[in-house]
Amino acid sequence: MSPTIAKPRTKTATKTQRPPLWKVILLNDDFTPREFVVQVLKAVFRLNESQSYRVMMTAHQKGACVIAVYTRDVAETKAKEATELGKSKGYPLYFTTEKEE
Ligand code: TYC
Repeated sequence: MSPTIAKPRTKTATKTQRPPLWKVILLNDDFTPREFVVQVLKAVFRLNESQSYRVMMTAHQKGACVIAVYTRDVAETKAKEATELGKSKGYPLYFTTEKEE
């Protein structure tokens, strides 16, 4: 007689690990010209004119607006680059990042 072989009773589901995403958030201020904010959104985040305008107006009216989500590195680099563009013109324009839950 051949030995009885017990089958495993648990299944291991393998899930693909995705990297957590980080939001880049545009904050409103009272000084940066609207048109400059739109230019920065187009240049750094590759938004088109109408997307940029909508994001800028949402931040202007509500205080902040999520622009897009990226991996942490990309989000932080873009936020820094965009903030630097404002700084280079003497504007207090500010972009921050936040982990997406
Ligand atoms: N509030 C600015 C103004 O009235 C325009 C502005 C919009 C600045 C959005 C920053 O994230 C911002 N000139």
